[in-house]
This record gives sequence, C-alpha cells and structure tokens, in this order.
Amino acid sequence: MNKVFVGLGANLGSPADQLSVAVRALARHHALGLTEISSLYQSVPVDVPNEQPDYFNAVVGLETSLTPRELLLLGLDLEKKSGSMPEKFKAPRRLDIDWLLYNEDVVDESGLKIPHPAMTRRAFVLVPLAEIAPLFRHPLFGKTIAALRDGIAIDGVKQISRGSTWCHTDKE
Ligand code: PH2
Ligand code: MG
Ligand code: MG
Repeated sequence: MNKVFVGLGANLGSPADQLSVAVRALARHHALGLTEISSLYQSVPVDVPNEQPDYFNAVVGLETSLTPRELLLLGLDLEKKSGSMPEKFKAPRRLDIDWLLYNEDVVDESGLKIPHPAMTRRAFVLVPLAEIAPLFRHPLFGKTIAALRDGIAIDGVKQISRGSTWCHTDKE
C-alpha cells in the first residue's frame, strides 16, 4: 500500500462545497482509503498574474494501490467533474488537485512531478500538510514537513474551519 498526500484548492464557484465533494469522491473510491483530512484554510492567491478571489485549500492523506499516473488521471477526472475548465495556466478554478507526495518516492515524468515542485515554498500547502503529517519527510530536502513549514512565512493562511468537519465525511 502506498501513502499519498494530495492538495486541494478552489477559488471559483462555492470553493468549500467543491473541495468537500472532492474529498467525498476520494473517500468513496474503491482503490483509495482516506486516512487524514486537514482543516480548511483561506488565503490570497500566490504566483498568479492578475487579481483573483481568495483560495480555499486543504490537504488529505490517502492509502492506495494506484500508481502516481493513475492518481493523476483520477485527479484530472475529478477536476473536470467539478466543472473546472481545462483552464489556462494559473487562471481561477473550481477545483485544483495537486499530488504532493507519494511515499518518499521521486517521480519525474512529463506532466507529473512528485514531490510537487512548488510545495516547499507554499504556505497554503505546508500549513495543512503539517497539520496532518508533521513528521513525514520530504524525499528531496530530507526535512520534515513541520520543519519546512517553520522555515516560511505562514501568517497569510487563515484556518476557517477546524478539523475535518467542513467536508462532511464520517472521518474525524
Ligand atoms: N493555487 C495556484 C496558484 N496560487 N494560491 C493559493 N493561495 N492557493 C492555491 O491553491 C493556489 C494559489 C495554482 O494551482
Ligand atoms: Mg495547484
Ligand atoms: Mg494543479
């Protein structure tokens, strides 16, 4: 069984609802076991070229027999089902699914890089990830997620719903 962490984001439509629907779809999937759900966070968009609504973000932990490429396709399918367009790069979106970590493996294929290359400088990823997996080690940096989070500014990431209650699964 493989241990995976996935980042979810949305800043169009009803972001919390779309994230919640995505988590429930992951929870129902026969080849995925949902193991952790972070709180829900809100933050100003970073690395975007124009003004956009705030992002809502969360991270969930999974156990799965699926390969990284199968997960990529599953994520793209969920993005599409949410009504997310095959968006322009860095455009606002109804659902963004980013595969962050897959065991301590390093995957470097076209369209699929794990660990996610930007995760170590993104507070909206490291804050929720550190909440559910503080001691998980980043395979390229050799540091724990908690240590990576402690090395960046995180004050812009606001916790807006504590624990997993926001996504209405039976997982606490
Ligand atoms: N996602 C992006 C670009 N910028 N900013 C925040 N705060 N949250 C995101 O999920 C996010 C972003 C592209 O995927
Ligand atoms: Mg993203
Ligand atoms: Mg993405």
